[in-house]
Amino acid sequence: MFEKILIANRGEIALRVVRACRELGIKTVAVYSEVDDQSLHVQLADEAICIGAAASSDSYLRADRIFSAAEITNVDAIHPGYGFLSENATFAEQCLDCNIAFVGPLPKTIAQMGNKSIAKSVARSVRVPCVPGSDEVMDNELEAKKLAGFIGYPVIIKAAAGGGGKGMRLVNNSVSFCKEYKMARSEAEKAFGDGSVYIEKFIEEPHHIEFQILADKYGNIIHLFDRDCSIQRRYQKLVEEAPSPFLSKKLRDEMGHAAIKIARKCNYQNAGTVEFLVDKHGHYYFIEMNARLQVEHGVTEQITGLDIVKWQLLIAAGEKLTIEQKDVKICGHAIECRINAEDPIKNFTPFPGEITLYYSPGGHGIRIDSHVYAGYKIPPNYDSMVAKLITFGKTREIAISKMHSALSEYLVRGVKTTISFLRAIMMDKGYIAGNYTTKFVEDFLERTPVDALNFKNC
Ligand code: MV4
Repeated sequence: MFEKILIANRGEIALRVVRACRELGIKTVAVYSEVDDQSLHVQLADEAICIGAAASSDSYLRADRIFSAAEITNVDAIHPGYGFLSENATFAEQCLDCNIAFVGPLPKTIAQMGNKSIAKSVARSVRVPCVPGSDEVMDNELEAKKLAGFIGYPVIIKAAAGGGGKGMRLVNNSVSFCKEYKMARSEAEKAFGDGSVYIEKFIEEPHHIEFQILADKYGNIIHLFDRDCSIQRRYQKLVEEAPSPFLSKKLRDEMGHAAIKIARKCNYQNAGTVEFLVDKHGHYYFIEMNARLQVEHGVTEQITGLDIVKWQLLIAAGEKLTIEQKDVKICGHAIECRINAEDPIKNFTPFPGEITLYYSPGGHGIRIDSHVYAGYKIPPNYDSMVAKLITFGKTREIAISKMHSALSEYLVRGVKTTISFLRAIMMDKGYIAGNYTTKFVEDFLERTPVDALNFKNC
C-alpha cells in the first residue's frame, strides 16, 4: 500500500480523500491556493503546500507546481479528485513518467473517453445502444446539415471534447442549423481548443441515469448499480439518488451489464461512471463515460456499503477487487442534495462570503461531506458547492423525509444557499412520485412560488 499520497484538489473532495487515507494508514499531502489556507482539507492533511494564487489556472491546474510539491514531499501517488486535472490524460501520463501512481484510469483510457465521439464508437463496438446520430465528428457544415435533416429535428450538436453539457446546442429546425453549428464549433474551440462536434437526435424529456464502475488492474470489473441524475439546472446536478426510482430490475441488470462491457472494451481501471439517457419507453442510450470519481459517489456508497474512495486507493496500489458482482446488493435508498452558495431567487448567482453561523444536521441516516464551518470564507474563485447532504433509509420515502427534516435543520448564515430551494423540491409532488425527467427543474421553477424558495431566509 502507498505510504503517502498527494491530493491534487480542494474542498469537500480533498477532505473525503484525506479521510479515506487516514483509515488506510496513508499519510496525506494537501496542495492549496492562497485563498484556500483556511479550508479544512489543508488543516486535516498531514502536510500542506501552497501552490499559487487563487485562480485555478495559477494553482490547481498547474501540473508543474503539483509535481514540485510531490517531489518535495516524496509521495507514492496522486489522487486528482474530480474536475481540475482529474481527466487530463497528459497529467496522468506525467505521473506515471515520474513513477508516481495516478489514482485513476490509464492515460490512454482517459484520452479515449475524453473524446465523446470515440467513446460512442467504443460503446457501439460492444453493441451497446447509442443515441442515433453522426457516428463520427462532422467537420463539414453542409454535410452536417444534410445528416441533421436525415436524423430528423430536433437534433443536438455536442462538442467531442466536451461532456457534462459544455458546448451543447439544441437545434429545432433546419433554418437555425448553420448558425447553431457555427456557434457550437467556435464555443468548443474556445473552451477545449478542439472545435470538433458530432450530432445526435435530441431525446425529449429523458431520464439521466449513470452506473458506477469499479475495475482493478487484472480485468475484474463490477458495477455498483445506478444513480438518477435527472434533476439538473444548466447541466449542473442539484439532487441525485440511488437507485433510480425509474428503472425496472430487468432494465437495471441490462444497463449494468452494458456499462461493464464498455469499461472492459476501453481497458478501464479504477472508479468510473457510464452515463445513459433513458426515454419514456425504457429505451436506453449510452452518452458518455466519466473517467474519474464523481461528486455524487456518496449515494452509491450508502446503498452498497462500499467505500469507493478506499477502493480507488487499493486498486491504484495494485490490490485485486475481492468483491464479485453477486456480492453487490442494493440495500435501501440514498438521496444527495448539493448545497451551493448561490441565490436561488436571483437566477442562482454565486454568493461567496463569510459563513457567520453554521449548524449542520445529524442523526440516523444523515451524512454530510463538507469542508466548511462557521467563520469560513467562501472564495469567489471556484465552484459554488459548499456541502453535500446525503440521507439514506430503507425506502425512498424515508430518505426523502429525512432529507426534508435535515434541510429544515441546516443553518447557514452570512451567505445565501440553495437549502430552501432543495427543501421545496423534497415537498414537490412530482419529485415524491419519482417519475421525474431532465425537464423537472424547469417545470418546478415555473410552478413554484418564489416564497417557497425562501423558507427561513437561508
Ligand atoms: C442529451 C439530451 C437529449 N438528447 N442528448 C446533458 C449533459 C450531458 N452529459 C448530456 N446531456 C443531455 N444530452 C440527447 N441526444 C439531454 C441531456 C440532458 C439535459 C438536456 C436539457 C436539460 C437538462 C438536461 C439534463 C440532463 C441531460
